[in-house]
Amino acid sequence: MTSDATTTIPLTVKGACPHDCPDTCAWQVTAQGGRATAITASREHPITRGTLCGKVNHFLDRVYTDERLLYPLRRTGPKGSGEFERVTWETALSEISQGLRERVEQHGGETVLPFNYMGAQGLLQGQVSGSRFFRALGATELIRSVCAGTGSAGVAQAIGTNTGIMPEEIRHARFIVLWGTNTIVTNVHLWPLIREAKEQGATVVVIDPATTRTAKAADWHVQPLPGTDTVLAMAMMHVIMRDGLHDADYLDNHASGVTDFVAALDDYSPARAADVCGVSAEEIERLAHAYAAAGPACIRLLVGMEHRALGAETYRTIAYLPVVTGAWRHRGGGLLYLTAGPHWEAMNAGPLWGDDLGAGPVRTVNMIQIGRALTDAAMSPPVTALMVYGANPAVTMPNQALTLEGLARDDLFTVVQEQFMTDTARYADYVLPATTQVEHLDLLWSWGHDYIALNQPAIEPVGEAVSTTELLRSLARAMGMGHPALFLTDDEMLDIALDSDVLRRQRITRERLEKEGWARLETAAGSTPFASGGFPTDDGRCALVAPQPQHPLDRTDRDDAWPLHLITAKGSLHFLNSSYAHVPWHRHAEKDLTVAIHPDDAASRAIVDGAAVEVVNERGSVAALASLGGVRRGVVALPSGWPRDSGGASVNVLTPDGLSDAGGGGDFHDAWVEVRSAS
Ligand SMILES: Nc1nc2c(c(=O)[nH]1)N[C@H]1C(S)=C(S)[C@@H](COP(=O)(O)OP(=O)(O)OC[C@H]3O[C@@H](n4cnc5c(=O)[nH]c(N)nc54)[C@H](O)[C@@H]3O)O[C@H]1N2
Ligand SMILES: Nc1nc2c(c(=O)[nH]1)N[C@H]1C(S)=C(S)[C@@H](COP(=O)(O)OP(=O)(O)OC[C@H]3O[C@@H](n4cnc5c(=O)[nH]c(N)nc54)[C@H](O)[C@@H]3O)O[C@H]1N2
Ligand code: SF4
Ligand SMILES: [Mo]
Repeated sequence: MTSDATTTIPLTVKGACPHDCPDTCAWQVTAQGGRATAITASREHPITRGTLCGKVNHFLDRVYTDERLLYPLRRTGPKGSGEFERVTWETALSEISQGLRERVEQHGGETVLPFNYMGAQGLLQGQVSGSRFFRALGATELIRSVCAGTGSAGVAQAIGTNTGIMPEEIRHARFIVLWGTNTIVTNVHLWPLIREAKEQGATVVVIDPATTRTAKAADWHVQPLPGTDTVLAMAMMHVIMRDGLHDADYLDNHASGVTDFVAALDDYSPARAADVCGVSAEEIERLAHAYAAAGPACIRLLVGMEHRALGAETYRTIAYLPVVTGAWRHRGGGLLYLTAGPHWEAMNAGPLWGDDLGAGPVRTVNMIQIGRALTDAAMSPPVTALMVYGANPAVTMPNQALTLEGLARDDLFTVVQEQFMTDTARYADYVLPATTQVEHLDLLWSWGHDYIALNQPAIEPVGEAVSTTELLRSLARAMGMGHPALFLTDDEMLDIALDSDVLRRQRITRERLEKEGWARLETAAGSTPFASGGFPTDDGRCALVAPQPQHPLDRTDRDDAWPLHLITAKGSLHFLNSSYAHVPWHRHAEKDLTVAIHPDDAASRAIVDGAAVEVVNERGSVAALASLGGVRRGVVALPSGWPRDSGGASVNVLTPDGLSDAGGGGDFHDAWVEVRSAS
């Protein structure tokens, strides 16, 4: 039930945050007279614990801001100009279906490229919303790997899965390594659990080239050069083996390749690693000893380190540490990484993907290389139709100039469904208004904890917005497509998703979720998943494989013109990737785009704090204000997610669009730049 204009009695429904964030908070929304009036965090949810975050506390501003798109729009000016006119839904659907049909008739279904990511993370509105429609059309399939693909592949190479322990277990750890993750900014609700561990005596170490808010709050900040973590992890294991701090019995029973691996560790003395990583040999020794000796040790990995050419190798190597020390034996020990596994095992999502709807295998395009796909003249068939929903590739994908070149093609038919006029939407032929989380039904899985949640709509769609599922049903109808699976209602989809033995066994039903909002998924492995039973690899063992001998910074093909290593991590408290950049007070709160630069690097370029600078490389240039400090020498950092503001460029103009070594992720953190005074 939703509140409509005739209802005067306040209605409160349970829901959950839609964002691409590990915390997947539970909330309740109050509505009266058809308008949402309050949104509050669930107090009972064991991760949310009564707080949302700086991005979402004012979610209703996002719903009701004047910047919101409320009607279908048709382009009137050149692509990118943002000039549109309002049209009716009837006109939009008829012209879009005709546009798609013409192109499919001429080139075949693969000429259509759907581009969707986690703008809405939920199963119904995000993950499976378009898959049946695009499969039935025979469209090109998008490889959606920009986030966590590489790290997952690396960790799974080691232990057969990307699921380690669950976040609440971190309370039991006595040594916590936040390795390349900025918890206080990106994973807000993990921090109180870490604080609880600290109150019990845990030491918190952050390993990050940047002095993040999290690094400042930690007991110990280890600051390696970017891209050198593999060498750092190997050197730690060198010390651990050399000094007999390993768990020989655990290695005997749970690992393979031990002898060769131990021999390879010889090359990773702390002295050599110090040269590569820019961390002293003494600090590496101290870190290795503390990690191996200090009770249950938990390494928290997330996404920040993976966006590199050898990102998977880094995650794989780090995942060996708790195997070598046997940290997995202890409650709170091991790795805390992604938690999506138990959710996908529990939900009956299979039928919703519509694997049986297509005529057979179709070609794929990796989302990271959307610019290449849209500009590659040799591609057959060419991409002539693009439909973007739940993503803003003009800002968030690397090699922005190439993406924009593709989006600007006059012969590309582009439809964008959005809540806001994003940089991507500016290039669309048609922009269609999307509902927000308080206006649609969804089932929320989580990559940061093991609580599944139901999001119930509190109000009717604002303006003429429609949910993504509704849009694709309408489009299927307008195109005369006939398969019944294309017309499943949201309610039917939800019932299918919840129709699973795993959920039934755990008594997680729709009725329960409607009443309680969320439920914990029991994971078979419990709190010490790999204490004794083996890993989910082919032989139950973790195969130890030494990294390739040449480390990434040995590269000789780098251009000296770009001496500074550029990190473009999240960093903005009030944005979620590029989301919220269109909500005035969020933008106001973020003030200006700043580039962090070490005072020595600034001084040698005669750059003072607050100066207007250009961050430049062979791909383009970004205007920013210099902020002295916050990174180690040789490194600069710009926050990702900032929009182009019609005409300018944002950080991804500087980033490369190569792929990482496994898992389909990108190498966009392997960027090199110069910083110059703007005057
Ligand atoms: N406020 C806010 N929260 C968010 C998001 C947001 O945009 N804003 N985005 C959400 C999403 S989609 C994701 S995936 C998560 C990501 O969550 P995180 O993985 O925590 O975030 P990142 O900012 O991508 O990267 C974390 C850190 O990795 C460091 N790093 C980069 N390269 C290296 C390296 O080579 N070695 C080491 N040791 N560290 C390195 C960066 O300096 C950065 O501080 O955050 C989510 N939460
Ligand atoms: N340089 C650099 N680039 C990066 C990163 C980085 O750290 N550095 N991080 C990468 C990572 S980890 C990620 S996850 C990606 C994120 O890349 P994107 O998924 O493109 O992220 P957002 O900018 O949040 O775009 C989501 C869009 O979906 C819209 N949206 C929200 N809900 C709905 C809905 O229900 N329906 C529809 N139709 N639209 C909706 C929002 O308004 C928003 O514009 O960026 C990646 N890009
Ligand atoms: S963005 Fe993350 S921390 Fe903020 S409310 Fe949503 S799930 Fe919670
Ligand atoms: Mo992400």
